[in-house]
Amino acid sequence: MPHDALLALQTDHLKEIQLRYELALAAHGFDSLLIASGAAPYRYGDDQAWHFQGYGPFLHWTGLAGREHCWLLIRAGHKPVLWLFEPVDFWHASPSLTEEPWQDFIDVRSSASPKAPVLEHSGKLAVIGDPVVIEGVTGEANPEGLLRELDETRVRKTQYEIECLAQANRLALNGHAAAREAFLDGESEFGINLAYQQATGQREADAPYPSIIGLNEHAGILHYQYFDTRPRGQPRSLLIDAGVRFRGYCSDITRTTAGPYEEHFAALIQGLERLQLRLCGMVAPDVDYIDIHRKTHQGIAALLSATGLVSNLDDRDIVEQGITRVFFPHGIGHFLGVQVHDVAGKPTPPPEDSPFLRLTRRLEPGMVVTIEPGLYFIPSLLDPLLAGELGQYLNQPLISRLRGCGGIRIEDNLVVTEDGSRNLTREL
Ligand SMILES: [Mn+2]
Repeated sequence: MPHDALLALQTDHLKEIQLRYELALAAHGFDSLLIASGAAPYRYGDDQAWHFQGYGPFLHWTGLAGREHCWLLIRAGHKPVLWLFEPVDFWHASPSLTEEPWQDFIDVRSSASPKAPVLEHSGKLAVIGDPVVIEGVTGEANPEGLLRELDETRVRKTQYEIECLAQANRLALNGHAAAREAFLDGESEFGINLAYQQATGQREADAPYPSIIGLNEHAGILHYQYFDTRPRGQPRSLLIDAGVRFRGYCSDITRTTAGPYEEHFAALIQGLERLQLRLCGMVAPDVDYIDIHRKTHQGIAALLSATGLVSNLDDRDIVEQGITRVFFPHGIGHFLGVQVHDVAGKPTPPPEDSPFLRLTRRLEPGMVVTIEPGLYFIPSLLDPLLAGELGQYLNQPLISRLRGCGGIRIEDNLVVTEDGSRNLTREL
């Protein structure tokens, strides 16, 4: 989408969320709302702060993920006011904002102080943000009911938000292509990460979440958090789960690649990808997201049978005996927005057999979700299964061979449309 068209959509976005926020404030008896962007805390016993990424509601309005100590005032019938923290400081940069149409909608004022603005005529005021930052600020701090309703304003994305998420996908896909190349060239996890950052033009700390880049058995560690600097002699597999933040909005994409001599593992990736595409095909209005999660387990069971990993057990039993949960222990996905696991996904708790499912709602147009089935060889889950009664149904020699490949996850980002879905990750 051309830049000007995106900026025009942003004005519509702001009008829409002004309306949503006014309704939420009225419903909870507030006249105005002060949002704190937040500030990074210092590491304990140290003079170094953690890397900062701003508070969700602040990003919902401004997209400014890296700006600390800013304050935004929302009032019914008034222009929002943004106090942009611009200290006189010879230690740090104070980048000025690029001129854009949203600054006609929001009154932007420079502030040399990190403190909350002194407000007049704000009526009954709610103040939301990190409790440490808003401590002592006049107004009701983080009112529970209002917070929940504000989360709800982020569930159905505006057209602007969808286009930002689409762009975050495009940028991340450049990184994924570069990462794959680096893997096939024999790079280490560290080297693959550098290739990803180079191609996306985004430093690691500014990404929506720490990239997960696992070679071989590391691909089976769901949130593997290190980058090994040693190239692996014979790389067997790469799992990379990495996104980009664009104007505040996140992508969250996972791809798995088999090494050159891994026919079994490559076939398993193909099978999981076919399943993933079928699951993406289920995304549509009125579909219960929990059903997509359940279908995933049925699909994993069928794949375990078809590839000979499990035999002499019908697919229904493979699910009911808990075997699929050993291979696929997490949820099928979550909401996506200015936070990678966006808010308001669980108005009701997940089913007992799926405690890690982050989204339990019926889908509606405008929702943006991930679809991310996985199939892993995780020793701490697999070994008790193999040693137990059900071990007889599992192909232990094949599992032994595949263990060193770690696992597979394939993840796309989809928007629910009026009559189905738009896959932001695969539309290019
Ligand atoms: Mn995800």
